[in-house]
Amino acid sequence: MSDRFDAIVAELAKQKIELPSWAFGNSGTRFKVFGTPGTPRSVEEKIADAATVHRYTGLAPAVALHIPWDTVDDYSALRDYAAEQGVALGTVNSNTFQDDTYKFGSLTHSDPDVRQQAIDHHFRCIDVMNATGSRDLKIWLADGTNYPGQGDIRSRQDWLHESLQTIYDRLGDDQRMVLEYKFFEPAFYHTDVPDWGTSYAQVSALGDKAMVCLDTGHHAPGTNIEFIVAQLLRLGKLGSFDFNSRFYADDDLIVGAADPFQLFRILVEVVRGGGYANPDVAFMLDQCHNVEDKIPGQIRSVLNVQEMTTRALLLDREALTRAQHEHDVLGANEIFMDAFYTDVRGDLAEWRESRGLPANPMAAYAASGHQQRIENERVGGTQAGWGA
Ligand code: LRH
Ligand code: MN
Ligand code: MN
Repeated sequence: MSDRFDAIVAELAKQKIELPSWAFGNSGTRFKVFGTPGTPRSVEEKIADAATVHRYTGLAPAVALHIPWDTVDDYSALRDYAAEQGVALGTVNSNTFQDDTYKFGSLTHSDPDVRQQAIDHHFRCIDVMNATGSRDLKIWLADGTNYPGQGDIRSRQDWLHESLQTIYDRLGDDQRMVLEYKFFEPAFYHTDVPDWGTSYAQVSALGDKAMVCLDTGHHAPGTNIEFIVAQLLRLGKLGSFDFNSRFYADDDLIVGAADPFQLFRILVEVVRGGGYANPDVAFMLDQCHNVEDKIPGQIRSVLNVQEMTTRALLLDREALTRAQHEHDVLGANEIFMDAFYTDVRGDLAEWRESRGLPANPMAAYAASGHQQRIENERVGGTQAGWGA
């Protein structure tokens, strides 16, 4: 291992990435949901698959739930089951986007009865968190309108505040709320939480336990996401990431697949702003594997995050700061690009082996026969949730 790599291994060992339970279910576009052999038939099997990813990588000790997709009778028992598998239950994601009642909004709906129904769903999510020991409640809202004039944008912000405040007040001392923004879809004209500024304004009005969730796929093309990361860290309000990658819209592709350089730039700002290995900033994936196998899809994803984190940690910060102060434009850029172009795969493979992990988790999983085994055992796996 190189000396430079040696200097950052202690930091690397701290990396934790939470997996989304829904990444293991079948998912698709509005055109088709393909069934993938070996897909879990139950919440327990999704957790077992997440635990498999952790066994091969050492990177994914927690799995996030989505309610109601991951509904079970006994969440304490589910917590124990997860622990037996070697993972913890993490963020609880609420879902108020599939019921007919929410056609015109949920927490932002003009009818107080509908808002209350959506608030009650979040109360149930907090009950789940109490049983699972989860810290974070993640709220992503599909709320918005399709046509100018359809709804009163201003009132909806006020209703949103009231609804969020009611949910916030129910959180325990050690619990948090993270509010995720997305610039469009399924609403096409306006979305009630479209951007980091709106999320920041809403969570700031609530208090310290409310933070912003940044989903990397939820921005307009060309958005400088690392700037948003820097700003939110500076403000102390970056609560979590939903990592994925996109070519066009909310593609939910494997993180680092579409634009590894963007992932690197984001991670550089995370490290710079003290957000790395900081419990206040949860690293999570939010992905769907529509045409590829799901367990290796998740293994690839966490490895991509690890690889770009390694490169970000290798950035020569002192030299960069010096070059920046000297206004050495090209020198500073070269230092930055040097870190990005560093091939860390060999060092990472050696380091994994030194920790009892497979040098190449993708190859080890492929050779293990696990995929064939679950394909034979599991017949009739379920969808992630959509259309289920
Ligand atoms: C919708 C979405 C959002 C949530 C996830 C469950 O855009 O992808 O990012 O986190 O569904
Ligand atoms: Mn997301
Ligand atoms: Mn999304």
